[in-house]
Amino acid sequence: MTKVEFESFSHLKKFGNNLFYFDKIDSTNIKAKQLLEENVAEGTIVIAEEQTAGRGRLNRKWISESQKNLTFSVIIKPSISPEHIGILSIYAGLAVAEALKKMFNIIPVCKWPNDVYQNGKKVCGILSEAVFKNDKLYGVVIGIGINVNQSVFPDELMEKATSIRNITGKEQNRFELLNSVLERLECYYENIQTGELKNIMERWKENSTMFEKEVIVNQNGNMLTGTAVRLADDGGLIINTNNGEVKVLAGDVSIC
Ligand code: BT5
Repeated sequence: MTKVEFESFSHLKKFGNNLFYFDKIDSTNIKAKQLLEENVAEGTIVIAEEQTAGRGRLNRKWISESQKNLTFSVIIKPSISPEHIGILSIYAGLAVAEALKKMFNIIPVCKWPNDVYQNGKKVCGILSEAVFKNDKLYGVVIGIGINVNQSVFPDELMEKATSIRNITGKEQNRFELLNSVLERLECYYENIQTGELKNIMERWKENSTMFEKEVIVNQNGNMLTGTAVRLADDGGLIINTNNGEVKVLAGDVSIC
């Protein structure tokens, strides 16, 4: 795939209409945050063939083979209250899961709060970062990494990562997948802007397997056990514990 192909988007209106393409960059999220400060248009995306400092949550690393996958960031300026920004990872996860389902006829699983899995392995990770100005939410960068055509992963990821190529047995068109994800981001963005978060949450729930099950949430080493009940309006996860319902806003969830 070439820069020209990426730039020749035809049918996208807002998301991806303005595109910054890099062969190599530290992190598309870092660049997107700079661009947000420079007041680029909403829907601008930053895409890179290779990241030298790709990041996950809590400064974890995102490791992705050059030229094989999708690593990009989308800039949005949502009119939601800062307390609700957690919903944006849910929103992006839903867009990716539905695009994967439609294009490859697979049944991916949305894992709270920011991953998409297939057959117990991670195929996509999402990192949403908010930018505030004068204590007001100014914009959000949604960073998305999708393993598309990488077939071999480093030792530390071998047990936990997979790609669309490994799932479907053949190379796939990254350009089409990017388009498909952006289309869904654009479509569900309307729900974000009008505050109809229920639609997003219900659809996300349909793609998740953890509800009504016993889960363990690891919050920086603090373990919380209970039954996953529902999503809260702010994207938090409600767990029914021995001490009643508790809302979790961050952490890593595993099904017992
Ligand atoms: C994430 O964090 O999964 C968010 C990843 C977001 C990456 C995108 S790429 C474009 C944009 N620019 C950036 O710099 N970042 C975003 P978290 O849930 O904390 O998971 C991180 C963990 O996932 C790591 O500690 C590894 O265990 C694992 N991991 C790293 N690379 C992976 C890969 N390619 N596939 C699957 N798992 C991976």
